[in-house]
Amino acid sequence: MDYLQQKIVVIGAGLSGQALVRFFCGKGAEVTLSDRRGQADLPDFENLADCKLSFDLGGHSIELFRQADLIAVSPGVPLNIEPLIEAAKAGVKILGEVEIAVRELKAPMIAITGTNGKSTTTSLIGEMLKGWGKNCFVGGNLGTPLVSACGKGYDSLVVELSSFQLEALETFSPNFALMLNLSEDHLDRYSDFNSYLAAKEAIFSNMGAGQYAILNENDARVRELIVPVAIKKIWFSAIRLLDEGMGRRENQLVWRWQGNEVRFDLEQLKIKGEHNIENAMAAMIAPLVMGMPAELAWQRVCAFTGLPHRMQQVSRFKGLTWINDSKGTNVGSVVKSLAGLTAPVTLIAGGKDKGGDYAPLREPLSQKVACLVLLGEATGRMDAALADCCPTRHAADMAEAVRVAAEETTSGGTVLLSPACSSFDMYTSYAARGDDFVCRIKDLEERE
Ligand code: UMA
Ligand code: ADP
Repeated sequence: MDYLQQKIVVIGAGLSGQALVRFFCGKGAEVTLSDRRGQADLPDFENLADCKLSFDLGGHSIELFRQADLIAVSPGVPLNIEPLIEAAKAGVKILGEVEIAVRELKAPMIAITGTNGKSTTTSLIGEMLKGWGKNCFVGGNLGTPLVSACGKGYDSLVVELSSFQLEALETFSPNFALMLNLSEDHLDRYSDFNSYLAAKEAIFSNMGAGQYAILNENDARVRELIVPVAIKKIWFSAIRLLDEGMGRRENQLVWRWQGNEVRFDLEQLKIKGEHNIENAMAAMIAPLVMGMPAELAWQRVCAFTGLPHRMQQVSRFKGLTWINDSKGTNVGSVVKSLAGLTAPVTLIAGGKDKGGDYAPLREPLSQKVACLVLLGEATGRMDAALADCCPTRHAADMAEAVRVAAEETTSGGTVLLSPACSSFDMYTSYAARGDDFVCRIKDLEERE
């Protein structure tokens, strides 16, 4: 694409915005970086010192937006804010960061979405392709903006995509699209669950013949998705054998494809829990279809020990098992995390409420949770929805939550941080929240 001397507004000065600035400046565009936050609340942009750019900070200037040739939007910026609505009315083109990137990137792409398991599955596929000698990009919502892959000569792209990143697309059309599962999330951004599902479904919009949708047969909402008929569907099922695709018989995965059958022994898998079996199944399919030797593929999957902040055992303080699952940022993921544990569990939850329904937690809380410790902005809503399921305590911060958990959990029990909420009420990221949890356990350990 030719962006020379084009007036480009990049909105959002986070990771995506900074990568977009670098990309457009490299193309000789006239770039303005716009953020609702003021200079004092933003980094110094020293990393962009070699880029010629202007700033529009402390709010978005509607006039600037109206006069742009193109507005490039960071994923965390909703498309329905007034300046973007006004710019659209004025006929200005508005594209998401992912769309900008795919207009440049020609390497085959495996795109991973769904409500939970995206980062784990993306990392698994990345590990497999690297082990097969590919020079692959592994990123997207996982942490490295896709646009930063442009011009780097990758031979394949493994990209985690959130629903936000699936908005403002026009030509995006991956070779493989994985839909892992669908449950409520991000209802603080979408008007209802259907709008969230529609954003996810957009992954298939421009795909067609010769491309593949990799789909979870055990998820009713995934089965109901509208996938264009020309796309080849490949299913996976963690509960039955399939005539074609990735099925399961007891402790073996069974891959049936083009008349051949290969079996994989689940006992070798290091990442634990039923949900991780699904992630491993989903991850295997695209590399196998691409021709990766089956034995090597399974070897790479089994070498993977998991990502930090996902069901990570971080301490044995006081004879308890302390688990950091700070990435458990929605109700569906906490249900899965609790399913893999035995009672008694003390659950530390709460954070920035996303407007969803906490009711699916009621049964697992009643069965496994001896104490629920709530913190953050969501405390009131979670308390109202869940407090009659198990004894509940409130904590002002993570230090208090950890102290209360240490008091309330009986010997041999588990303390699980799995918040069912995002972290942005108290932290800059889920990782900062998980690190704080670990730090507070250490503090208490040292004091006692
Ligand atoms: N901003 C505005 N105007 C607005 C809203 C926000 O200017 O109306 C500004 C904020 O002040 C801030 C900037 O936008 O300065 C932040 O942009 P961003 O939220 O898009 O954050 P990035 O740093 O660019 O990170 C994004 C993803 N963040 C979100 O989708 C919220 C990161 O996913 C991703 O790793 C990164 O791009 C690289 O691709 C994080 C995330 O929380 C991990 N994702 C959600 C999730 O996993 O649940 C979807
Ligand atoms: P995402 O990137 O979609 O947030 P992660 O791989 O980071 O997913 O996992 C986040 C949390 O979601 C994990 O800690 C676990 O509790 C839960 N989880 C992971 N995989 C699945 C899955 N396939 N189905 C449901 N929940 C899952």
